[in-house]
Amino acid sequence: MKLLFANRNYSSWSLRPWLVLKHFDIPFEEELLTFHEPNYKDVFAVKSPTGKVPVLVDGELVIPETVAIIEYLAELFPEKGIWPQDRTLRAKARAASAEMHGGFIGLRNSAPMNLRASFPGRVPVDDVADDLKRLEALWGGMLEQSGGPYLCGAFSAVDAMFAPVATRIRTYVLPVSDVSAGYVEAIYALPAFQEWLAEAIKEPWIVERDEIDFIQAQSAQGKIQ
Ligand SMILES: N[C@@H](CCC(=O)N[C@@H](CS)C(=O)NCC(=O)O)C(=O)O
Repeated sequence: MKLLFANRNYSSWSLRPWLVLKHFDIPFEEELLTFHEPNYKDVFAVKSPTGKVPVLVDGELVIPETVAIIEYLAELFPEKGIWPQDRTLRAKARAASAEMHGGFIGLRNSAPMNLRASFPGRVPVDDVADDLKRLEALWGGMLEQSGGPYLCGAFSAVDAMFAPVATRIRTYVLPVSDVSAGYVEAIYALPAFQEWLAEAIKEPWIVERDEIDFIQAQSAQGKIQ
């Protein structure tokens, strides 16, 4: 089984299934498809049916799309507890994951994942206020119910889905409650996350279009909403 993924510093979707594979100790090979070169789309198009990563390749099977990859892994390894065992918790975890996949657009657009960076105060709080409010309610409710330190108690797929969000809170020092700050800490404390982070920090490549300066300049010109 092989996971194709992109630059660790920037590729938030890549991080999610990689964390699941690594944390749950599933053997896999890695293939890094870097997206800082001008022709990266040509390379991605050959390797990925969607032209995007992550992609999981298992024999003849090629799975693009993060959620489908995680579901496939959960089916292959039911004993690993990739989703919570408890059906109610599992339903909540899946709902939160689906909400993450389709939502939090303000946060995703205004505060791109950039693991090696620290930009306190660079993201106007108004741009992300609604998403932060929703995160507080969602994370707060799940952590209260489970007792933490992860959303459903032990680390599960829903935490992999939210890990890149946690990094945005840290990179841009976004204002959150102590409970949410504690959750961000828990994500950073995860050994699998630390491993990804250590590699991300070593990457030499700058992807201009994923840097906050570029994104804010585009936004000022009305090119990004
Ligand atoms: N819906 C996809 C999104 C994947 C995605 O947007 N991946 C980004 C990297 S984080 C990508 O491949 N971007 C390359 C491009 O859009 O040209 C998923 O859930 O896996």
